[in-house]
Amino acid sequence: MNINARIEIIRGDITRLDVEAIVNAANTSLLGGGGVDGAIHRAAGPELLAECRTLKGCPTGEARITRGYNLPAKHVIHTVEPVWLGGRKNEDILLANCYRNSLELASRNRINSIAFPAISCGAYRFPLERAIRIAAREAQEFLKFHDFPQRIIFACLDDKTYQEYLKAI
Ligand code: AR6
Repeated sequence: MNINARIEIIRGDITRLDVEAIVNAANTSLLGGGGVDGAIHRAAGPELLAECRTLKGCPTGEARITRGYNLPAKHVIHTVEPVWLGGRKNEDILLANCYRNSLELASRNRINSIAFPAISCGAYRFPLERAIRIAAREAQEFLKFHDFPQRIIFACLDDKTYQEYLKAI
């Protein structure tokens, strides 16, 4: 089967998606923040923060799974992405690790569908085209060798991001 047939690119708010897991672009505290992180915590409700507190943070590049509470998604996979610092601080590798570790968690939990926001592309200022190329490559590589997740969805809040995914995939 064509790998790209298991990848979807959509416009819209990730917190509204009826998928099994959504990925959160979190920070090392896992205690919430702005951007997509804030939106996910608002939509999930305070129980999400309570579960996140028990995790005691997460290093950059790694991922942790929680329940989704009031979200349509059953799970949230929280990953801690790199801040863009010019490209010489392992940003590419750390961002790739975020995708790989999130997908690894989804695979181990036999999650059917997982949606990603454009992680690192907001407050953390990763160059958009470069980040999307990494996201696309990691998704395609992972799907080649894994049955789960069956579907990967890239959720884009703005048209520019949407167009970059269309180019990359
Ligand atoms: N649905 C889909 N995408 C969204 C949504 C949404 N509801 N909201 C924002 N985006 P950002 P980062 C897009 O800044 O750069 C937080 O404070 C947004 O347009 O959320 O990884 C964390 O706690 C952009 O394309 O995450 C960290 O401290 C992308 O999501 C820090 O920000 C990521 O933007 C993480 O920064």
